[in-house]
Order: sequence, then structure tokens, then C-alpha cells
Amino acid sequence: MTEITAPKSPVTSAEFADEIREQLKYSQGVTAEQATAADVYVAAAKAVRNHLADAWFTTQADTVNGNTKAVGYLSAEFLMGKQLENALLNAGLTEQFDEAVKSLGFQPKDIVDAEYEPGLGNGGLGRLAACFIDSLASLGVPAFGYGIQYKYGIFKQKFDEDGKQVETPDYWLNNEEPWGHIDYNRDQKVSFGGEVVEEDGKKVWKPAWSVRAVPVDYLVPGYKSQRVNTLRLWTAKSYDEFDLLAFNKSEYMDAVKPQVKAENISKILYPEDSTKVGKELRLEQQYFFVSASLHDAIRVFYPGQDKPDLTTFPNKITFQLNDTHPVIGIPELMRILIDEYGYDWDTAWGVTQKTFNYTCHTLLPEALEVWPASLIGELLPRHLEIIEKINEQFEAELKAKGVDEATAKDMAIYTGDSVRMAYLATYGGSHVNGVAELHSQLLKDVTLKNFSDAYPDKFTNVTNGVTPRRFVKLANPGLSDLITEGLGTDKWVSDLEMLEGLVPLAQDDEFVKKFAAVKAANKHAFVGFAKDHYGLDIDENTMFNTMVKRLHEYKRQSLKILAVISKYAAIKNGTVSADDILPRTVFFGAKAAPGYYLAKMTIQLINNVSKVVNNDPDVKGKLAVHMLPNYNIEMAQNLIPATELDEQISQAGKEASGTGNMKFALNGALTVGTLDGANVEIRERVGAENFFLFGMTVEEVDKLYADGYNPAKYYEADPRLKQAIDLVAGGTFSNGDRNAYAPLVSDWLTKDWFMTLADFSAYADIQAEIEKLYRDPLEWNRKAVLNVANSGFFSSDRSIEDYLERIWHTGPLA
Ligand code: 26Y
Repeated sequence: MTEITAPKSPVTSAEFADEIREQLKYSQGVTAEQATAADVYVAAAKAVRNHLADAWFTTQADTVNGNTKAVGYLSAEFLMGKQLENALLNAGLTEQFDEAVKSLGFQPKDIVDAEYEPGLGNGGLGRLAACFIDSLASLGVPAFGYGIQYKYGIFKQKFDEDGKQVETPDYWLNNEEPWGHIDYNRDQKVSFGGEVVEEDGKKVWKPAWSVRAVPVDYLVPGYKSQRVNTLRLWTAKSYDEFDLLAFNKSEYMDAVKPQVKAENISKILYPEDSTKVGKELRLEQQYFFVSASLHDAIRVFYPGQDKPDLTTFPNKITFQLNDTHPVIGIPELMRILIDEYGYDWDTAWGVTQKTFNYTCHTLLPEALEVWPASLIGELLPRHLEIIEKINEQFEAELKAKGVDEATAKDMAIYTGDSVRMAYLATYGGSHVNGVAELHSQLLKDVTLKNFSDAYPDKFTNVTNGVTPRRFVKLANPGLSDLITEGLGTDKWVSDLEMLEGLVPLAQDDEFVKKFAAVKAANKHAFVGFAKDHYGLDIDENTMFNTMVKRLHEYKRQSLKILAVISKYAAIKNGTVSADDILPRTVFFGAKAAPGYYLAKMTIQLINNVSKVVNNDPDVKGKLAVHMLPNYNIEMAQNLIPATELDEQISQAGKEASGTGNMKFALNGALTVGTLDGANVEIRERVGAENFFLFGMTVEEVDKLYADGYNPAKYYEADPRLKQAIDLVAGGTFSNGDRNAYAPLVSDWLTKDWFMTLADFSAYADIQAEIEKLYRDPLEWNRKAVLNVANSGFFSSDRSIEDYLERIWHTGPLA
């Protein structure tokens, strides 16, 4: 073991300023006088990277030679957010940076803001991966994040004049990107297509084409841990860059064809978070990064060895499969062990099963990936053979366990036509986990029931969490200072359950008032942010009520907008008196998958409700609605701390966990929510009296499906709902056009798969309770403080501790 040496920090602010000057001069070619904020940002980022370098090398050496197994987190998404501020915090360089840039004539905030946010994820799953690698490094656990450096991240969202979502490409690498280090000397070859032949009684795969996987390394500094892990994102390059022959014949497009084909693999993140697209390119992406990562791990842990003893592989590293996306890794490791290293099947299987574990992030059966066998056969013919053999072995094992034939058939990994990746993952790994208690239970009872019956010991739960560094300390400095004052220490940043120490302070009116003042200041700051970014004028003396997440029918943004419309109608009709109206500003933020018709129409509706409501003098000062464009991590960091009421209103049994819910509770918003996902655990912890619960339970939902659900009945029964839907259908939000939302209205009245209408009355009713409490600021804020105090459990540090104990069976470096 190498001795741990601290990163070069703490440096003095003067040294930091000198380093920025040097970087400006020698790496960017501008003087400090010529430099813009964007230049200083790049220079500062490089300076921080240099400071972390030694700790990174030490961590790498200890990871290979050390006393503990590493974690490989295989994920198609890492939604990191801006890096500079986080790297400064974790490296302990924030103050020095602030002083340094001021001495150069800049404001720290302008430098931090100059960073372009990388959007290499769709939503919760990608952000969870980012929180997890922060926690792994902070806990000192050796780990690699493995994924793809997409050239284009999640699309940028705008709205056109009709309020429709317009997607534009996110070319984030258009500007200098100082964090990633491309390492051409640690590349891997990834092959596709071709055929499998027998040579000397051995199966030999003769691929048709290959691409070069080149790693781009990002440093992942732990908070005060002196450890720096690696996020290794692969980019695809062509081996035959350029067809000179074609070029010389003036066939310029043909000349770059091989390059384009190869580079397409890492070109774009699929903007889908449901699994309606089954594209060939997506399978290529998955295999590309998983194959490169497995080979990379062998390179790292058996340096320079031609004949490594790979039976020790599972002692060196354990791989977590983040959803079904990397599950092709199971047959790939089998192939590597058998074809590349000559192990027999049984040995290879033993190693493979010990190496992998699988996290499921969904409850929607259609979101479990299933690949046509023909596609796998074309792209990865050897893998299809291996999958078939795994399936045969699995069938035999089930038979031996006494599982009846019909059940075994239902459980097939390979059906002849298709390959079910979730089943392959469950059988091919050691553990399977859901992401919240309720979700894990439903996986066992419903989604993977047969598997749980046959292999009960494999199943476990790890409730999600979020990193307190980014989502409290950075996002909410005011609250962070107050917490530190209340607890008399800032140790809570790496031990979040210490927040419990604030419980008694919820009874201290002075403390509660201080909390209220922080919230008011955050609201004020957000008003400025919204003015700068979106040109909006927001009244900060209204309740800030927020619903931000991907747009999905099951998440039920429809329920929220119908309730808003109903409230609007009530004000217009005078059904509520002016005195009884609690002024509210409702914020939505949501991207819809570009091919998801009803989701996009819902965005259009929200935008047009916003136009009508915000321009109606009758409701001015009482109700405002804003659909904020391009919800991303930056917006989350600004909006969450300013929010007072958070919406988590999915149909029970559909949201696997949610992590926004945790961020809001930790920042002292109260939640209105259903008994779904992690809401259940949040409510248990913060107390039922500090959470606005409404709506059907999973059991009630199931019963209603079974009894035959008729949404029209609910429309007829609640005049508030009827009126809201009639306004949409009647053209109030479409300049009189009665057809504009016809598909949405018809879906509500005839299908309504996620039972928005059935939950409407309960949702509308609970608003009175919410508003009553809000009129008593001291009581509202007392409950908000209790939300903060009791949400320490939802730190991703705790999630990682659970993974270490229940699944990975490893721990920090000594
Ligand atoms: C296969 C492809 C189309 C696809 C791409 C992205 C499929 C799914 C996804 C993303 C899923 C996702 O973000 N799931 C969310 O994971 C969070 C972290 O566990 C959960 O909190 C959240 O409930 C779940 O919807």
C-alpha cells in the first residue's frame, strides 16, 4: 500500500491565482487581462484537476494493490451536473478559489456559471449513478463508474409559440471541456457481426467489423476523504478513419463513411426513459461500453499478465448492472473467459455469477428490455449461442428445483424469439435489488415473482439516496449554515443522519423563524434566477409549489394541471371568495421523450394554461403557472431550495422510488404525495402529520383494475373535475379550438390507465388542508424543519453503505 498523501490542497489563494494565470497563459493562450469568465473557468478547472492528480494516482495504486474489492458501476447514464463547484467543495478548495478569482477581477459565481452542464442522462437513473459515485469516493471505497461519453447529451428543450416542446441537439463538447482526459493508450477493441465457426472443436467468433473504444477519464473526488476515483466514459473511434481511395475519386461522403459508422455508436444518448424504442444502435451502445469496461477491468487488475488467473476476478471487482442496459455484460464475460482465456463453461459461469449484481429501476413491465433474438444473432452471434446455453442450464436447474414446466416456460431467458434481459440479469448475477422498500416488495410479489420464489435469497432492497454535497451543501448554502449552527458542527455533510439533532429545534420558534428566513431568501434568489434565465416576473409572496421530473403518464402531471385548472375556474366563477384564496405559483419542469405523443401534448397544455392564467387580470396575484424550459441539474439546484410544496403524485405502484422527493424533503419542502416509491419511507420517517397523503394505495389500484375501471364515472361525479376537463375540451386553452387536446381528453375519459380521474377528488380535497397549514407560517415551517431533520436516511452515503453490506461485501480502502 502506498501511503495516502493528501491532495496538494490546501493551497493558498495566492498560489491558486498563480496557477490560474499559468493555465491561462500556457494552456489557453490568453493573459489574465484578456481572459473572459469562460477562460478563467477552464483554467480553474485544470488547476483543480492538477491538485487532485496525486490523490487520484494513489487511489488507483491502492485500488489495484489494496485490501479491498473495488466496485464497477456499469451505467448507460451519468447525469453529473456542473463539476467545478463540486470538485472545489470536495477538494476543500472553495475559499481559496473564491479569493483567487476575485484577485483576478472576477466574481466566483460568474466563473462557476460559465461551465456548460453535461447532460449525459435522462433523469433519475442517471442522477442516481452520479450521486453514487460521489458517495463511493467520499466513503473511500475504490470504484469505477463505467459508461459512455455521448457526443450529444439529453436534448435541449424549448417551447414554440403554440407551447409545443421543441428539441434541439445538446452539443456539449462544442466548448472546451477541461475535466475529461482522453487516454488513447488504454483503448479497447470492440467487435460486432460476422459469424461463429468451429475450429479444432472450438467455437471461434469471426466478427465483421470493429470499433475502437477510447476511454475519457473523469476524476471523482471524495468529500474530505483524500480519495479520488475514476469515471471512465468510452468514446467510439474508427480504426480506418478515412478512405483515401474514395477521397481521391472525389467521393467525399464515402471517404468518411467508416468513421461515421464507428463514431455513431457514442454519438447520442437515447432521450427515452421508457422502453418503446428497440433500436439496433442502442444494443450496439450497450455492448460497446460493457465489453470495453470488462476488458479494462482485466487490464487494470492483472497488469501486463498474458495468462491472468481470472478465477480471482470477483475478488478484485464487483460489477453493478444499472438496470437492464448493461446486462449483455453477462454473456460477454462468459465469452471473454471461455474464448479469450480458455476457461471451461462451469468455471466461467461461477466467476460470472459472482461478478455481477442487478438493480431494477422500474415497475412497468414494458420497461424491462427484451431484445429480438434475430438482432442479437446478427450483431453478436457468439453471445446468442452463449445465451441459449445459459437458458438450457437455467431450465435444467429449475427442473431440478421442482419448478413446474409452465412456470419454467414463463421464466425463460431465451424464448426462441427474444431475450429477456431482466431475467438474464436475475439468473446471471448474485443479487437483485429494487430501489425502495415498496418497489423491492412488488418486484418479489409481481414483476419477478417466479424468480423470487425460486431464488428467494437473491432478492434484497436498497432504498435510493441523494448526495448531500450537491443537493444540500452546494444547492442551499443558507440552510447548510443554519444546520451547522443548529448542530454546532458541519460533520453532517458526510454523516447525514446527524440531522436528527435538529428535531428538538423544531420546537424552538426562533430556530423555525430562521429556517423561514432562509426559505424566503431562497425564494427571492430563485425569482432573480427566473428573471435572468427565462425573463419571468414571479411574485415571491406566493406559495412556491413545484412538480419537476420527466414527463410520463404514470407520474401524472395531468392530475396537477387539472387541479390548477379547477382552481382557476373556481376563482373565475367566484366559487371561492377573494379572501379564501391562497396565492400560489406553480412551477412545472419536465422533458418528454420526443416520440411520446400524449406526454408532449401535456406539455403543450401546461404551457397554454400558463398563458391563459398568467394573463388573466381576474387571477392576478392569486395564481400563476410556469412551465420552465429545459429542466436540468442546474435548475434543480436553484428551484428545489426555493420550493415550499413538492408534488410526488404518481399512481401507487408505478414510481420505483423517486429521488426528487428526497431532495425536496432535505431542503425543507413539504410533500403532497401518494403511497408510492420512496414516498412511503419518507412519510414514515418525517411523520404522517408532516406529509400530505392522498390517493389510492397499490391494493386499491389493483382492485379497481380488477373490477373494471371507468374514468367517465369520476368525471360525472366531481363537478370540479368535470369543469376542468370541460374547459380543456371546450377550447379555453386553445383559442377556442375544441380539437386541440382531443386525444388527451379522450384518453382521460375512456382509458386513463394511470387513474388520474379516480384520484382527482382526493387530490383536490387535500388542497384545503395544505392551504390551511400554509396560512400558519410558524406551523408550516416547523413541519418543514422536521422534514429536514428526519430525512438524513436519504443520503446516498447510506444507500452505498447498504450496497456494501447487502450486495457488494466490500468496504473502504484502509
Ligand atoms: C432503455 C431505455 C429506453 C431507458 C433509458 C432510461 C429505460 C429507462 C431509463 C431510465 C429510467 C429511470 O430513470 N428510472 C428511475 O430511476 C430512479 C433511480 O432509481 C427512480 O428513482 C425512479 O423511480 C425511476 O423512474
